[in-house]
Amino acid sequence: MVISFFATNAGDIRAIDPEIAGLIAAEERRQAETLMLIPSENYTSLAVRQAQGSLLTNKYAEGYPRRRYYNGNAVIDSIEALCITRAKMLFGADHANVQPHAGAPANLAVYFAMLKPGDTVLGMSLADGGHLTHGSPVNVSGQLYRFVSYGVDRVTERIDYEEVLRVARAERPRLIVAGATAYPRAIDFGRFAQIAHDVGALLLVDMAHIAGLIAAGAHESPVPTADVVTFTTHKTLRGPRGAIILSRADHARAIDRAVFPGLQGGPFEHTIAAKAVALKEAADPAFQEYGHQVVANARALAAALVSLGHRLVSGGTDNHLLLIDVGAMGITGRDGSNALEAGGLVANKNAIPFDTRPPAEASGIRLGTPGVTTRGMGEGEMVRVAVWIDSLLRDRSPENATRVRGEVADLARQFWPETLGPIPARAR
Ligand code: DSN
Repeated sequence: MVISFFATNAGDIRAIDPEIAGLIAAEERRQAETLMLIPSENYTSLAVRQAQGSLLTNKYAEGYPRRRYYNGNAVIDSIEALCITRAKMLFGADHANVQPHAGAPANLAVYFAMLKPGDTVLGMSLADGGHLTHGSPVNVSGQLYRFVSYGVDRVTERIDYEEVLRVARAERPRLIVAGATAYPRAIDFGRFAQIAHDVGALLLVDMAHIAGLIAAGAHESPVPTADVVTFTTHKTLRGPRGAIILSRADHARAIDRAVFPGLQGGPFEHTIAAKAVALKEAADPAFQEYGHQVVANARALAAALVSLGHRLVSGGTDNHLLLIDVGAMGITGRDGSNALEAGGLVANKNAIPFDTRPPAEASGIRLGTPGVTTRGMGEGEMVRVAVWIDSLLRDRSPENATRVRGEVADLARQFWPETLGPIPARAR
């Protein structure tokens, strides 16, 4: 007699693997009772998670819609085609490749499509807010290609476009990479396009952090002016963990070939379905309000922190994130972010421009408002968050952390919109 594994266990993770089920429940409670202030994180809707957790994960689909190496892909083709159409429509792009598993392979695919090993590329330095995949020497991008970098001005802590132009003219890069992970100011993509045009370079914009703001009309879009645009889908865009590459029509074939078969094998069609759901949600007028509220909340948080005596990199923010210079108060970013976590506020330590501390300590804390805005919070709650941050940084005692953690959990439990699904139960 054949006994079905699923029949004997009723298919439920709580019966099959209580250990993992218990850990998932613990993480659900952590998410419900703390505030997510990491600017690259967000809370996905129940609909996104239903697509991501579906049995689409069972299917191999190497290739592209109607050009697959496996049979049985009629439904999968419709899903991927819908995702492509939605990505193109939302951002006004000629072409979309929705298969990249994450931001790093998306950027690598673009380099693979457009460069030869050893080519010169100009990107923002990691120390000034760029990304590992923009040429850091510890990343494959910095080892395969000859990256040179631009940064921010020492006084304004903003990108100095004259300096970008000067470096570009001196280095004659084949590709310029614009985009950042820790830059609190609007990026002038039109200016980057002019610079690329001036020196005959291609322009890649990595808009991972601000894709949701761009979809909402809360930041200038790079799509009309860049050759290629990459973004992750799980940050301000509020989708599943993954990435998308947009490009002009003339780069489409090279990009597609670089993703598959160049870099990846079978696409994650369950994730592609979840990306499609997120793109549909982002096309809803309510998402425009969301994107503008993310920025309004970041500005309110920044203003409240400044009024409490904190120094912010560049003095404030135009987007979804800000950087507090806690080195100015005599503590490291590591100690500061640990103090915030003890009080239920989850952020990350981050280098600030011209930092003298090593990255594992850093002098900054990076804060973002995409998550708390998804929870439904507004400027009033941001003032409360700033007061908690100030208190946790100045009084790092266990007693203060316990007091703040209780207040944070009470507020956090009041903000759990029904689009996220049922709020996780309290611990017994
Ligand atoms: N390093 C991630 C962040 O900004 O948090 C992006 O890859």
